[in-house]
Amino acid sequence: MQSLSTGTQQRLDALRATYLEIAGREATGLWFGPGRVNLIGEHTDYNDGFVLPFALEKRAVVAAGRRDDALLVMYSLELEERVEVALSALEPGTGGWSGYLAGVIWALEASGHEVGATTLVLTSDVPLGAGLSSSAAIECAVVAAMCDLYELDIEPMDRAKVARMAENAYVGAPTGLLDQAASTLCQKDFGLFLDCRSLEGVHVPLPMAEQGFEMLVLDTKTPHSHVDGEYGQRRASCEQAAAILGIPALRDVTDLDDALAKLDDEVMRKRVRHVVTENSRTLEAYEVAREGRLADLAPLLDASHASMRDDYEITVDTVDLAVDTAKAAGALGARMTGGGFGGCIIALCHTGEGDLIAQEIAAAFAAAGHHPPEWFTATPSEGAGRLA
Ligand code: GAF
Repeated sequence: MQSLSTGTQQRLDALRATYLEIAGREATGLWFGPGRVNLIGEHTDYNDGFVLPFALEKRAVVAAGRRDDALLVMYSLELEERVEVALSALEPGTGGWSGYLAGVIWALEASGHEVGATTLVLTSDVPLGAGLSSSAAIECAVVAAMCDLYELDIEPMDRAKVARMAENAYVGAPTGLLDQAASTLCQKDFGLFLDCRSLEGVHVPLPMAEQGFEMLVLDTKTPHSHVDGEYGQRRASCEQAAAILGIPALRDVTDLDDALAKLDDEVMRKRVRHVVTENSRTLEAYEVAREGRLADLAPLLDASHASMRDDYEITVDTVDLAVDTAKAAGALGARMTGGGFGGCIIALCHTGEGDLIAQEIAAAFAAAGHHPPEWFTATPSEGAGRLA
């Protein structure tokens, strides 16, 4: 069980009260799935590469309980919207917020797990479409709830896979495993170094406060979406390059220059260069973190951003402005985090400086006529589970 701040407690009280109204009985419990930031390792997961995320204190929370009929009843506290569907009528391809909940029930059934009629009432403070995994947070909260409600013995990595199946096959977003693995497996005060091929994960300490650092997360408020074509195009380009190179995935490139020489298409060469160098940076970041040299993450964050901007071409003006301004204002290192085309940046700052740096970015945004950004400092937090 968790201790809760007052603000959170009010939100959870509202969640319970709404559940009671909708289901006509108390919720059996509350389950949560956190959002995440990816410290480094962007667009490497679907290339069988390496990632290093940590979970956020911002979470999706579901109040859940079994029902006596054959329905899945879902309600969003923020949207004040109810969706209900017969369990027998769950159909992949159903969009909208409820797809992230219904998709999990569908994925559990499709993976051979027996689940029944359920009420799920959702609240979330993970910013939507900001690259902080708001969808995985929901999916992983629902997986945790269903496992407890229906006594399903599913180990953590398999829970993440079920959540990813909901995202890929039900919602229709062709993502990798990064977000769901982070939301399920992360631990408080640790990052998760994950080999996306072997699925071996190592929890690596991130004692930022102890070393005099904090991690600013700034939402540029430029929304992104994975159901869009750009993410799928990047993925397809990587798969084509691997096929031309005759390797299972870009993870298997051992000699970058040699690989680049075998590819005719300049755009494809740039995509490959990003993935291969990002994998190296992520491995290096893991070593740096393991050795407790957190300041040495900074140049890796900077190089990662440059690679996403110039080679993978997934940053946008607001994101680049935020990163450049953060650096000019004193951040040690900064990069976009998440799928790209908007969303959040992270900036490694000296303790107490994150807010000032964010204010400088806000001023630069105002001067450029951009929507005001929002920000917070992130603490590595724990993965999905039961809240109450
Ligand atoms: C999104 C996807 F969901 C992840 O699987 C990952 O590919 C990420 O973009 C980019 O690193 O968050």
